[in-house]
Amino acid sequence: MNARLFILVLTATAFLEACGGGDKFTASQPAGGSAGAPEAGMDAAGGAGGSLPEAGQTGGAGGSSGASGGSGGSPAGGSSGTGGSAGSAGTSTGGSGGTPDAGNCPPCGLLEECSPAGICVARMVVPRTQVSFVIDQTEVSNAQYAAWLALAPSATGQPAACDWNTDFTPATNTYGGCYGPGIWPPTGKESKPVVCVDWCDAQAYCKAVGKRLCQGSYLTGGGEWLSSCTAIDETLAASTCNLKEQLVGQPWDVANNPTCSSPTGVYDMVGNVWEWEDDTSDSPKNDARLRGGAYDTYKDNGECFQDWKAAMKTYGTNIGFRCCRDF
Ligand SMILES: [Ca+2]
Ligand SMILES: [Ca+2]
Repeated sequence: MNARLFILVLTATAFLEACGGGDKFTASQPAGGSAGAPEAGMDAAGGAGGSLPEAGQTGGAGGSSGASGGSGGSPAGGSSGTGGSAGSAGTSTGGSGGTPDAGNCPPCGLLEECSPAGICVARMVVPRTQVSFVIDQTEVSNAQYAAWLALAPSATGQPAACDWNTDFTPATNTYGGCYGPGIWPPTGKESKPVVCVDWCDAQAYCKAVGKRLCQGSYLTGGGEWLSSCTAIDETLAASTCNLKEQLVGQPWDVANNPTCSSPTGVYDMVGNVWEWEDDTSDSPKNDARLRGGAYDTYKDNGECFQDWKAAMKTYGTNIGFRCCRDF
């Protein structure tokens, strides 16, 4: 090889290496997502693909079509700065990729999956390493709960402690503030967490979609919900989640703020709405435990440890839930 050819090879090699670095940019990097406004993302449903750092990862986990969907959302959002429209593209493909049984479900959102019942439900993740359960990434939304009610679920088969519960429809009366437009039906609030549900409603929903309420323990104070929550940086959560200091004054859409999440993408465990836990061992009072505080809860020193033992019949605009399942 003569000297000129040698220099030419060296130059070409350096050029290819430089280009190779550029090819490593993928949709799963948060850079593209952060270009999209969180609000726009959630309103468009698909926008979540552009605004949530986990969008590329969750789409990819669902299969090849999901991965390509995620890819579509982020680079466009990052380069053009139009996060909203980029997110829409990501959702239609990413959503179907993340749905294991898409044939029986309507198109599900990025943070949803298709349940055996044939309705879209919250996606689940392993909340931290080496645990034996998975947990919903989001609080159960109004749209998800409505899809279940549309199946006309039977009130039979509930635990004995729920004999009084003849209706799964969220309460609509003055107790707990459960009145006014949008409580039920939740017109215009489909992406917000379902509220005004009692413990028995929550338990029945989780069971119907092949899950269960997250386990807790009166004796130890720990359990699945708490251990998932404490994977969150609580200092960060207190400043970014929907607690009273944020002055939101009502629940926001599930996963509205990507920074209010654990490293594995479990959203709004701190604040937004209280979440029912499975433990009712405080019998005979039939109390159950709620976790994590809500939009009307003041910030505390240990957000995940905020709990409230309430009668199973309790409901309010600040009470919702999420589900868990054995891994
Ligand atoms: Ca009920
Ligand atoms: Ca919550």
